[in-house]
Amino acid sequence: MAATRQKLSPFEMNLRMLKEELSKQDPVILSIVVAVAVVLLTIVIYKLVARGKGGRNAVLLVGLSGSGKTLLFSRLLFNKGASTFTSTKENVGSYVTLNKKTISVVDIPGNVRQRQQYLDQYQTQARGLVFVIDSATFQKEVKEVAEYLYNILSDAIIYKMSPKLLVMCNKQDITLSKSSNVIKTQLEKEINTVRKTKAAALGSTDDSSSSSGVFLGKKDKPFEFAHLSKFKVEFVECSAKPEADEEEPEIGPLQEWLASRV
Ligand SMILES: Nc1nc2c(ncn2[C@@H]2O[C@H](COP(=O)(O)OP(=O)(O)OP(=O)(O)O)[C@@H](O)[C@H]2O)c(=O)[nH]1
Ligand SMILES: [Mg+2]
Repeated sequence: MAATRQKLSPFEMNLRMLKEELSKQDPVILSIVVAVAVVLLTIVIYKLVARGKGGRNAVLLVGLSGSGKTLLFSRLLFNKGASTFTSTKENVGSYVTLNKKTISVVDIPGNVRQRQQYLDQYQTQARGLVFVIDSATFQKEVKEVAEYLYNILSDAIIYKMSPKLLVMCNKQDITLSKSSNVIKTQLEKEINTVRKTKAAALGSTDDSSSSSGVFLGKKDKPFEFAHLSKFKVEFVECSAKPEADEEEPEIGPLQEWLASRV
């Protein structure tokens, strides 16, 4: 027996000792083994989940046409303000965040005929969504803005993946632009109306208020962003164009969000 033990590696020795102890059914040893197994399993699951998230490495810029997505994209990636035209295709680029993570940023055209096609193409890669709003024209576009945001959030795939959401109230350099607080409150009211309209259109008395079966917010309460348990929503104000008397545009909140939240 001693001769065989000498040939065994330390690992095999330990394993053999463990087997012997287990065969004695010592409760202390048993509980240690169970604890170690649980810890190992947790590490494996954590790594698998982290790897899954690693596959989702994009932040999508979405919002109505003219809200400023392409200008933001160009500020963020090239640090300059190119003149932009209504986009007909997406822009994709690599961006290094303030804390040195590399993510991919996708600028999705806002025009109604194309945006769904590009959303379908990129949504499974989305770790974050930046919903850009033109704060100067918000008042007259509120219905359209609310409907687009509602459609994005109630999309079954996006809802399941629950990316982080930043609502950027852009064009704050324009004098009569609405503040993020006003925009948030009005959007909540309008999304509440969209939610009711969709439920009525479906004629459903069941739980869902959208064709995807996703219900946004709490059933018995008016819609509030704070009720969205699946999405972490933040509102910020910014300006992709510098104010007349300033050199730099104000996109700091976006850069910080990309570094610390995504
Ligand atoms: N004053 C001001 N103008 C801005 C700001 N951001 C964008 N713009 C202007 O708004 C117009 C539309 O901006 P784009 O970036 O092309 O808008 P977009 O969201 O990409 O629009 P689509 O490509 O049609 O979806 C351009 O003339 C921009 O220069 C801003 O913060 N302030
Ligand atoms: Mg564009």
